[in-house]
Amino acid sequence: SAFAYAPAPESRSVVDIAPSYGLFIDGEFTEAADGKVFKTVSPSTEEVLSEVARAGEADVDRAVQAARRAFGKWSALPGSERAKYLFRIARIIQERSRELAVLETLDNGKPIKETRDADLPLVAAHFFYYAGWADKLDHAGFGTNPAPLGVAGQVIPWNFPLLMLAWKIAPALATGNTVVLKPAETTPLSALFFADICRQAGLPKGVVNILPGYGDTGAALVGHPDVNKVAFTGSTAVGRAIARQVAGTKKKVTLELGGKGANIVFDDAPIDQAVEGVVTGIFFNQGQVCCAGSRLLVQESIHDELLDSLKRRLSTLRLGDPLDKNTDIGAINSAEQLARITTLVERGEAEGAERWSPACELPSSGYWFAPTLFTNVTQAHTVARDEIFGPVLSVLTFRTPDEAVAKANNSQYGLSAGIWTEKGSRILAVANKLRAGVIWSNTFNKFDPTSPFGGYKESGYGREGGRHGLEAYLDV
Ligand code: TXE
Repeated sequence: SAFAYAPAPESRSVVDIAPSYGLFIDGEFTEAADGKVFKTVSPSTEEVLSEVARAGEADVDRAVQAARRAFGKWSALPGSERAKYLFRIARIIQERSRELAVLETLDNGKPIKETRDADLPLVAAHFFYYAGWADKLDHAGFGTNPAPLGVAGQVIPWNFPLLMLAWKIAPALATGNTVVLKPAETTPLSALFFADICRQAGLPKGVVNILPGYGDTGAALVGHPDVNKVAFTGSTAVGRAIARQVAGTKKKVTLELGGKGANIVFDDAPIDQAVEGVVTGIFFNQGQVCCAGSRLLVQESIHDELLDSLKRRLSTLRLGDPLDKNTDIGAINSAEQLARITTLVERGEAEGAERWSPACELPSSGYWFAPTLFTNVTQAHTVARDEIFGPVLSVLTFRTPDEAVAKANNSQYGLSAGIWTEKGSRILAVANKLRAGVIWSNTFNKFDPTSPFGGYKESGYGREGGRHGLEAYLDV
């Protein structure tokens, strides 16, 4: 059966998780002013991992003032000096990557295979990449001596806790800004470990501040009058609220929001390779990926063959203990997210789409959802339009390249797309017509710190990564 494999779990004891954590303000861990705390649980077992201080308005103010005080000296350092700190942070992340991978897997629920081989290497790469820019800003094409903005208020989600932190903090520090970052309420631990890494690297106090908390903490940070730049990754609804909140202020803002990526498979694509790409596209991180390929657009002539092959492949995916090195599908991050996925999938069935999952036993505790396919899907179906943010793939068909493009673009979102074909000319022709921030061909969910990432349409605005990622933190 799909579950008969030799368990080789990564050891929990690799990482020391303290029973409680404070906020990280001005280089020190400290309690919240009002003494509030919240618990963070492991989504695969529902075990409480730790109790974490919950930042309120007074703490936000304290952290922003600390970042403001630190800004003068930090921004005045030669870029080569800031680079040294970033290189040091990158190296410590590499040295501690096993601890961090286990911690991230425990707090998030994603397979250790992913945290070990994707999240952590990308996190370190991001710091190395932006460390390299810190002394070259005059050559970035933004004019001589472009100025940092000041204090960056950053709010991140739970799907790639440490990677989203890296995407936000590395370019901010490289360009001379200081930071107050709020991790998501379900995944605060890796950000607090990162705070410790900042201390280990000798980063001057106040340059990075970490404030665990819920949406109210995020709103207080975004609304603080002494924050100059807001960077957000999360839901489109909260992104809209933030855009409203900062409208008419001096603050600059970048938003990275939802998606409904189309993975387009033409009839000349090598089927096995395309199936792997489709699986990676939607089942990586249980589909909790903003740029997931959640819509499969398959050319009608190969629909049956591709679906047969896809179903066979899904039957081999191993769902279970995220610390097991053989696990492909881990836990859903929270009970709330599981409820959202369940509601949308039930709506898909009610609207007449055909639901299929491989035989799959779900663990009795924790938050789990089996890999799921929807066929007989039309563009009007909710499962073809709304972001599900779970391991759920909606399959649609097309006959011509123009029809594929029209269907792929028929979305409020525009974050990602994939094209599977042997014809290079077709890749270029189709890619030029797709309205999406990132387009992969004959691969999917590949990330690289040198490439700008971000959305068209309701997927947000601004870019993270690459030279463009610097622009979000500079007055040009
Ligand atoms: O997101 P929220 P949720 C999508 C995905 C998912 C849905 C809901 O479709 O099903 O959003 O997820 C903070 N002011 N994505 O509820 O609420 C919050 O504390 C400031 C796509 O988890 O947007 C957390 O730190 N901050 C996505 C962060 O915003 C606020 C990743 C994200 O939480 C706030 C996550 C407020 N008013 C979800 N309210 C992606 N683009 O990758 C909440 N927050």
